[in-house]
Amino acid sequence: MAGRFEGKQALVLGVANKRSIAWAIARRLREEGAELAFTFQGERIEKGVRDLAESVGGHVVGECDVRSEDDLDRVFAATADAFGGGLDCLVHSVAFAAAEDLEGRFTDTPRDRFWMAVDISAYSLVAAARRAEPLLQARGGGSIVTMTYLGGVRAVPHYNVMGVAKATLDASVRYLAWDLGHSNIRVNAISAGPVRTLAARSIAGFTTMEEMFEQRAPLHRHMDADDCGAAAAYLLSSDAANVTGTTLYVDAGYHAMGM
Ligand code: NAD
Ligand code: 0WE
Repeated sequence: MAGRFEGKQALVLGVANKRSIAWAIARRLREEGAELAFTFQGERIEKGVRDLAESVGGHVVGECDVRSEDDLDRVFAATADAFGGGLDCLVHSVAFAAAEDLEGRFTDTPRDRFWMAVDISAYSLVAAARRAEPLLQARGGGSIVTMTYLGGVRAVPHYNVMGVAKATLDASVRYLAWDLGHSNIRVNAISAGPVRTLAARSIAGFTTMEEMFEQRAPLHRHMDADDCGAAAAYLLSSDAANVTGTTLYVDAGYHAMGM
């Protein structure tokens, strides 16, 4: 497939390793011609992200813990430097809750870890979009995509505080779409079914959930990170020029079922 992103520049937040959904999105954008920039969280994954970035001729614009206003300021300044003051696409694929809060009862979530999950998984989109806005405006508009999950709309056992964070993220997509629409910037979410990534593998009962998913989804099959890559490329491209403020389900139809 040639060229939807020829001459376009994209910043990708949320690559941890080659299984990351963010990486599948980046690869697809690259295949279609985009120039890429990446951030990484923590020295532990720096080398891995640098190697992946290098394999697609991308820039690494620095370390970014999304809880840090300074980190965000620094990586958006570095992105402006690398990309000549503009940006076409922003990919946000970041989430975190304490492991212990994805096990027991939601009712027991302490205040500090509730806000941490919302801070990292939802407020970070707002903080990133605010900094991306002038860069996207410099190109006459652009597109932002984030990753969400059905657990923000319905109660999925054990997803717990992450579900509350995703509900916050989903609402943030709609309010950002309204604000940034004035600048021809679109904001959308992809709601993916279970994908075996670093964030998913450590979850107790993930295999059982995959089995249930395969039985109940209309298409009776798993999805993978590349499905998210294809959906993100659509939402980030001019093919979706009049699509904003919405959630695209990439889940083999699972969300449509009542049983
Ligand atoms: P992943 O572990 O590869 O990606 C999560 C990323 O979040 C990592 O790169 C990690 O470094 C980053 N991150 C966590 N805390 C951070 C912080 N404080 N600052 C900066 N970065 C931070 O896992 P993934 O499954 O690719 O997750 C990506 C997104 O997709 C998440 O928003 C997740 O909720 C969403 N999602 C995943 C699935 C699934 O089943 N894997 C399904 C639907 C949605
Ligand atoms: O958004 C997610 C997972 C995000 C995530 C994963 C972890 C594991 C490691 C956030 N924080 C952490 N913290 C850790 O310490 N998904 C959509 C995948 C997922 O996670 C679940 C799911 C599904 C699906 C947790 C419980 C139930 C279902």
